[in-house]
Amino acid sequence: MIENKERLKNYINEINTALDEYLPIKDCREKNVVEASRYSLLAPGKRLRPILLLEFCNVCGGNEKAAMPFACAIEMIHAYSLIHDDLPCMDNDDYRRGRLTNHKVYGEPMALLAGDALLTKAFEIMLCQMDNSVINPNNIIKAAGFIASCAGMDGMIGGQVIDLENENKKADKDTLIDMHYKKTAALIKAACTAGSILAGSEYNEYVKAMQYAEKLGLAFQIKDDILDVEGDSAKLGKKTGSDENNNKSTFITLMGIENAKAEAEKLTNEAKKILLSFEKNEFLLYLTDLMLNRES
Ligand code: GRG
Repeated sequence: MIENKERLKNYINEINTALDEYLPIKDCREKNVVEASRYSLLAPGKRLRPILLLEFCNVCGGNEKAAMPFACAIEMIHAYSLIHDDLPCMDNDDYRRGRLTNHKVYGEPMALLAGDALLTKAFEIMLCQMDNSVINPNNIIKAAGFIASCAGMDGMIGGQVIDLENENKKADKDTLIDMHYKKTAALIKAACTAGSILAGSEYNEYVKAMQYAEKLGLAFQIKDDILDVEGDSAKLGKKTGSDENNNKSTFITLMGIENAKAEAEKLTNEAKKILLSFEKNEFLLYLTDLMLNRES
């Protein structure tokens, strides 16, 4: 059995190689949008969502190599959301993943287009897998549809809208939970569930992936809020204090930092409990703890 640390490193390397191949450098008139997209996509991130997709495919008995295009697609959707989230009309951030944000390098119009291009490329890659000889075409459509619903107005975009509309307000706990489930947990849920669907799981199996992801996703966002207050900006690769500067409601403004930490730990333990129903759960248990204890 490969050590968990080694397995994580292998996943990250394989995902980075595949991302590079799915978005190759091109010498054409529109090469600037390719370069801007690659700039953010290939920047060093944790690759949490593609890893979850591949690992859920694996623990549900699927062929994780065949699921790689979907893992890349979900990272493209994530990268697009980060580019747009950093724009001056959103959080107006200067740094992300240890680099200047996309619009700071390529300008706002190109950053907007790079985000759009990544989102569209993600669906192109997924739907071009219809002749993938390993995965059942019905499951390809089902996984892509599920990812679309999690990324769109009922998921990530919806969460961003709730976030925007609650700036300069004190959001209550229900609003905050709804916002975090949609803004952050939805794409994590998309990754875990799509992995399970691609492995051929039926609803009663992939519903466990969904339940796990909702707990992990909420804990992940609370930890993100904690790091924004007490993290190290050099390790995070971006400035801290962004939530306070943008007058955002977070679990910390709602319940204080100690209670927020306790809440993230409680959700992590609940997520790990759900994993006990999977046979090959060792790496996922490790990853779940790693996300709670992360420094970036
Ligand atoms: C259409 C203009 C326009 C904007 C939409 C889609 C969107 C803006 C925002 C999405 C919401 C968003 C970015 C939520 C943040 C979720 C989050 C905690 C991101 C950080 O994820 P990590 O820590 O990052 O996994 P790395 O860099 O490690 O991949």
